Amino acid sequence: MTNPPAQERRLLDSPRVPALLLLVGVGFWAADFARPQGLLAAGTMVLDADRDGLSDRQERILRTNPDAVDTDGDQISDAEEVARQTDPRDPDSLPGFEPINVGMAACQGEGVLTVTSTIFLRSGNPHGLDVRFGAVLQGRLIPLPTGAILRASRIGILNASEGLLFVVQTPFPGGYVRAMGGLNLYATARDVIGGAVAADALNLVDFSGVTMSIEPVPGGQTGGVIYVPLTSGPDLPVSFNAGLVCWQGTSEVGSNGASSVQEVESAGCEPMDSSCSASDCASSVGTTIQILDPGVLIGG
Ligand SMILES: [Ca+2]
Ligand SMILES: [Ca+2]
Repeated sequence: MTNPPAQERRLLDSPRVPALLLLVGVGFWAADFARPQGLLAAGTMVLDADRDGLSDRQERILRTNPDAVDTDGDQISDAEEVARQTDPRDPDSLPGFEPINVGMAACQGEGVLTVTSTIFLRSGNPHGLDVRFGAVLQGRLIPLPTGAILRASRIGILNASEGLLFVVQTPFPGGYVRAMGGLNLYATARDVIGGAVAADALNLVDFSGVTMSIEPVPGGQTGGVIYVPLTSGPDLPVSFNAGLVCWQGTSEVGSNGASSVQEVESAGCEPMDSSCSASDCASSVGTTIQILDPGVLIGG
């Protein structure tokens, strides 16, 4: 994991400063996108060939087909599978009967970190939906201003296999994760009428200037994580090799407020259709990572 330069680190030592940076950043983007030309610019930048709510760039990171609404052919769109936290590439991975669910994904390009929050609402009544966003800094949950987030975002409302699907794409300045060393974002969604709640979290770190998402290892094994780069192909440094992913063996060594602190005990590139930098991956051994369990956000 790369630490920010000494000067930035001193600045960020104050627990209040990172939260302030984040809020100022969101405000900047909110102001930018509130202008009509900002909306036009955003519209031309975000390519979504199959119009399923996930950008082509995001689909490359999710390894779904950007030209097919339903990559695995199970009659549930890729975006709905992200929201309902099933595998959009496995037709045997099917959702349950939950009234509401939320799933987050992210991608980075052209200096922008785009966070996509997808919300599934079985009732299909948008007036009954309450969505909140936040970040975790130094273990503390910091709610972000919902109005500013939504004004800064591109919002899509799509039909789901049952009910409705909301897709909120929020741009953040791409340097945040590097400046802070790591950033955990979360979203919660509540069905106001039925009372059900759901949450998801994104755990982001920086590897030599590449923003990575820390994700569970495939297959639901415990005691490890994978690092998925949020850029792909030629946007990655030459040290990254395709067909591999940084696979880390971790053990929990404590907690920091809402986050679990885990020490990386082993790390290496393993076969998977992602990308891995062998030297960066190996250098993560001995570092600690902080992972937010979305369950704590909803008392689960
Ligand atoms: Ca798409
Ligand atoms: Ca599907």
